[in-house]
Amino acid sequence: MDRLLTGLQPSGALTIGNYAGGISQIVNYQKDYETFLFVPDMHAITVPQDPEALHRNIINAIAMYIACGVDPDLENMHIYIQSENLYHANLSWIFECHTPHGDLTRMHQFKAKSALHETFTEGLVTYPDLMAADILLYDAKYVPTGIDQKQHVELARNLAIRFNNRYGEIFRVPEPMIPTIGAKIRDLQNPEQKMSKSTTNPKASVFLSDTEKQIRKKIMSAVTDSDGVIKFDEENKPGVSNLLTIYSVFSGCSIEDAVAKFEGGGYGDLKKGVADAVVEKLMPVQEEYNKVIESGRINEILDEGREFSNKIAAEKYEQVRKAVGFGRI
Ligand code: AQP
Repeated sequence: MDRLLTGLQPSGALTIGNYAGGISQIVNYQKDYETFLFVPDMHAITVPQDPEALHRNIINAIAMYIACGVDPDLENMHIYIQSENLYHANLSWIFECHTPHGDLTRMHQFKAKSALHETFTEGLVTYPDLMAADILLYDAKYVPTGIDQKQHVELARNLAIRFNNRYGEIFRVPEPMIPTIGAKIRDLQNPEQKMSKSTTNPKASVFLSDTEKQIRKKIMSAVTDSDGVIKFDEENKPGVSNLLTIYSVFSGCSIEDAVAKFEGGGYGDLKKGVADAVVEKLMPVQEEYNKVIESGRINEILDEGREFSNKIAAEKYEQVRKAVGFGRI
């Protein structure tokens, strides 16, 4: 079975963007691939985190994956925490020593996140090397991701190719798996930007854990435009196109069907339709989430994932260690 691998940072509560770009793809393909699904807590600390909140977000993320439909009982499903596998950091260091600095500082995410702070950590610069290690340790064929992480997967591909050329065939060259609908869910208040879990605007992102009232309020106050026409045009009508996309992701219909359903009506009806679709999907997910938390199964799932991921990663790391000349012959 080919391998699928993805992770969602526990840098806050998960958003409907994280669902569209990451979780929903895992749920759709989990029976077809051996799946490595991890919580990248080491990535989260590239910007400051409160330790207590980080612990909580890690467990909440796992519970949310499962509540959204990830099946931890599948034999080919491995769920684990990045920091519980030391090979990720070890391989990341080796990659840092094989990546030109300029390749890291030209990443879109680095530019956007470093611009938000007066100073930034070296971890924010080298984040893509750690992400490359996350992927390449497991010979993943596909990396389900939103459009924002595509550039990082490309860096991992380039590293794998360069490494293989220099040291021999060690890594599988991965490919990003980008959904056709929902690869970039936009910020509800500033549709030029993508929706993010770490936003500081309380109306910008819908979280998977939001109450029905919060979801409706945020979607009803989404920024649109003034021409009053419902059509899908991401460049000229990003707000309206975003609402149509969210409707499509959460109702399961195509963008064309979403346009056909709402065209000719007002933006108020469109927003209400979108809010209904999101609420209808997320309310049962939240019930399931509470059950997962109460089940007390998360530790057992993570123990299994830690053991399995360490076994696979150890084998790959041993190949790399020898190839670069570390230690004794
Ligand atoms: N707005 C989005 N639309 C579609 N997909 C998205 N993803 C993130 N935002 C959107 C996808 O979700 C997965 C997990 O992302 P991540 O948590 O590893 O990091 P991120 O991309 O930096 O996500 P956030 O929500 O913006 O987190 P913060 O605010 O901490 O930076 C990835 O597949 C990502 O593409």
